[in-house]
Amino acid sequence: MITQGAPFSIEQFRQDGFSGPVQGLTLAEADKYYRLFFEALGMSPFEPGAAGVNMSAWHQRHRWAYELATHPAIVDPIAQILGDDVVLWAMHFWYKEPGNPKFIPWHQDINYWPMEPAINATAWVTLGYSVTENGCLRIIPGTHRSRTEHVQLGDAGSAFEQGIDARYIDETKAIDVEMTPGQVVYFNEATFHGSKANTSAIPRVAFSLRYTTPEVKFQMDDWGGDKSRIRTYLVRGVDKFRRNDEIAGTIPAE
Ligand SMILES: O=C(O)CCC(=O)C(=O)O
Repeated sequence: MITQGAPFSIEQFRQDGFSGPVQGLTLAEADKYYRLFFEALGMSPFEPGAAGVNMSAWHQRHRWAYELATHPAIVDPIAQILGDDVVLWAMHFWYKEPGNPKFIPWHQDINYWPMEPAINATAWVTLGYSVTENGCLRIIPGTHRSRTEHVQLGDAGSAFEQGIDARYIDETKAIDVEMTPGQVVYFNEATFHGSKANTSAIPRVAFSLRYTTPEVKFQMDDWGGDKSRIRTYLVRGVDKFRRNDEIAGTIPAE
């Protein structure tokens, strides 16, 4: 069900492992960034196709994406979760074009991330409509307190090879987080989440922002894939630890 954004609740976040949807961006901002997203892809929002490009770390390449990743209305709840010192370390567009058949399996992000200690807060932001029909984000409340190892899924329909074994998933507790443009949902590094295929003609244009605290050390030798997608930007407060200076990010000029 689509709801009006409610204020961020740190109590809900601690109890359920998520809070939202929160109206983080105004409709005018969501509209502006929605257009910029398709412009960067070189596509019309009315005739969108498969992205066919790397969807990670656009905040390192596009100034508008950096502005989004550091938008005060998005970061304010993150500071309630993490405290005064906040480090932005990744951004990924989770774009599903109309009819994209892949689903994102139930998973816990921390299983992919070599960081010590394991502290992360994610802001999942939608620029357009994100509803059941186009494969909105799904969350299982209360799953954020412990870690469940991932297994090989062996499912060609899955966007990831690994995820949580079906026997640990209680679908009756899953929530479809339906959201309108500019809304944000916050969740932590262990909250079970995933999404179904986009069976509609509506593109799902959403992205995740990952934040942590300066004490966390990224163990870069253990990261798979393109390591350059991981860059640290101090977006609030001070960094008195300086543990990740070798992966400090640069703000794009334009
Ligand atoms: O957008 C989705 O469907 C999945 C998002 C996700 O896995 C994440 O933000 O960690």
